[in-house]
Amino acid sequence: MSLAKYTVTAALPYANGPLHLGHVAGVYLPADIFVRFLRLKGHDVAFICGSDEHGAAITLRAKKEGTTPQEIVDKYNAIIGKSFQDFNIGFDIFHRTSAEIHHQTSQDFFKVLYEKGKFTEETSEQYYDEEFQQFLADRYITGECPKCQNPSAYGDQCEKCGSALSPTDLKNPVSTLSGKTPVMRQTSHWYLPMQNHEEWLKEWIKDGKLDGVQQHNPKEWKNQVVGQCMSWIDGGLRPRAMTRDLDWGVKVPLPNAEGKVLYVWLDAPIGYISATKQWAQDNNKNWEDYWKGDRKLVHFIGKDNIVFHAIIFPILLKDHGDLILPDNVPAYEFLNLEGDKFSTSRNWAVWLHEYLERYPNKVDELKYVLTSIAPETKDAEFTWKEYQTRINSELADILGNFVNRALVLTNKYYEGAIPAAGNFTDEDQKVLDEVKAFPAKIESLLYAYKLRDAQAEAMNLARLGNKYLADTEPWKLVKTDPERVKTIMHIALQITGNLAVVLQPFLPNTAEKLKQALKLADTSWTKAGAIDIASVGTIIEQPGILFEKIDDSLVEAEIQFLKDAQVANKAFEPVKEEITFEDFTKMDIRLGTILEAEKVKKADKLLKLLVDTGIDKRTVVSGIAEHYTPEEVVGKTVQILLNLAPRKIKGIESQGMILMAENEKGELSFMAPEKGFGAGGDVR
Ligand code: B3M
Ligand code: ZN
Repeated sequence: MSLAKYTVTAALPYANGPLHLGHVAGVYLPADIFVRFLRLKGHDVAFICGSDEHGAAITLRAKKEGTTPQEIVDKYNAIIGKSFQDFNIGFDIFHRTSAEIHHQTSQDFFKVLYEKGKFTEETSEQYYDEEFQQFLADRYITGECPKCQNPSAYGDQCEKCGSALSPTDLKNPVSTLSGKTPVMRQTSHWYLPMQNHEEWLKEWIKDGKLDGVQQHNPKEWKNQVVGQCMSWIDGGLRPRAMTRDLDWGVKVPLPNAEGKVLYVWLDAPIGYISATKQWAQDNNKNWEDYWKGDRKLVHFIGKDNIVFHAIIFPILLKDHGDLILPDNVPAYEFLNLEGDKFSTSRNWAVWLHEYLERYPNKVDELKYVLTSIAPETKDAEFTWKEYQTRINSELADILGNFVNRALVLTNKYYEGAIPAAGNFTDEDQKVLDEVKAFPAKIESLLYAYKLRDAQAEAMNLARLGNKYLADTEPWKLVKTDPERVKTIMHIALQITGNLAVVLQPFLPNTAEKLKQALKLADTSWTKAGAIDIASVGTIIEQPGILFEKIDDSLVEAEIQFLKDAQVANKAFEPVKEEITFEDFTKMDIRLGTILEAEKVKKADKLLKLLVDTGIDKRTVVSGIAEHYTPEEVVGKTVQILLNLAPRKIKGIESQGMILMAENEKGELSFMAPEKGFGAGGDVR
């Protein structure tokens, strides 16, 4: 039976910042492992990625840094692309969506759907920032999520609960450009009537069928992906604007669309297609072979991208009419760091390019650790202590120790020549049978996207080798029964040869070292399980110590580095946009005394306060619960912004804001007045 063909994509990282380990563990490393395995098996695979260069986040960053979106994306396309190269991620192409071929591909795609009448044109009221004279969509507007009350949801998505949103869904919307409450203004856009697709989507997601014809096996999809899709569909899909009033992006290819571009989540997944086109052009291939016909399309993504890859993009692909739909969307959960979420804005992250600058020779070590803790079905945690433990007690003490013994003893006893085996004992035969059985176990886990378990299984082969040598003790036996030792070392070298095959998806650099040490001609997957992979008489080479142990000092230095990065990031907050004296006088800041305080249920950061303002007593919700207990704040006289528009936070109406100072360590302080100043005093 011929092997399935694959097109594997990895989520296009936004080109407005570097990659951190959370991105790597949850998207790019699993995708790379899967593709390496497919290639080893001999599948026809295209591995596609690139940088996502449109969207509000990039233009906001450009505004903040006083530069242009093109300069931002050029900078980060280069940094991210180099990080992938240095981390040995084997894309066939790492492309970019600001490229001309992408604009053309996206416009052609849009025109096909437009001419088929797949969009509806609607004029509606949209949020508009009068100061910046710009409509507000996606990340240009934030507000409270209607589903989970996250106060900082975006206009297109809530990153906390993953809900797909529209700006008008947000409560207490605020423009991220001016910080002001936006007004409504009329504009027209082309909408995708997603509600018309609910029926076929339900059958496709739940049963893997289209019009009754089996497309994929839904049992191979992760429960959380199916669950999230079904909850959106059951909640009722709604029309979604596929264009935006922006100047940065793919221009809408219609005559009456001046000043409008494609929604970034329309053009970005088309980036997979345009990247394939570029790669096909560069390699004398036909891009359509990778997006049409009998081929498995697999999207590796983080869980916050599920709706775009398992609902919206499939609708677009189906509407286009001749393109394949995903065979699987193995979305990963989130990786956290040292007890907190990765955060670009707070610089709480281990940046991949910085790790690689500091540890250029520890690529496989990081790959091993991230795969060992991968957030495959639930959020996971990276700590530098676990990094040290996994490398020292697994990579070094099990894999490194076994390989070192097998090669060093062969050198010592036979001047490096792989010895022939004598008769196998029952114990030998049992070990050899186990060696033969490993590939099938690893293979079925890899095809099922259970990469963490697959790597653990590959490590069990090294455990088997370690135990075999510990049980047979050739270093003792060599004096009394040298013939027996030849058989033992022969088997140990066959195990080493098998490790050179099965480790390739996970630890490609290490596998290559073993392949070279044993001078193996063929390490394709067909050789996995072969008990004659290491040829008798070959003179092996010594690869040296495979894994240096990690010292406590590295762990301490990295944790300190993280903390210092908090300080550095705090100190360099650029001065905000200039305001006039009139702007300042609009704020009504007074002194208030905190009469009562209590923690807000299910909200670690929030305190509910009752404040005497001198003119009234009002409730204010304040994000200080991680810095102060309720008891500590009662009786304090504080500064309070009185005329801030009331906001519902966790269901509590907050009428104002307590003003706090924050130092470079992220510690907070009230700005209390001197003695004799009480509630009602004016601050100006
Ligand atoms: N850039 C979102 C993200 O980086 C987006 C992925 C696009 S994949 C087509 O999470
Ligand atoms: Zn939410």
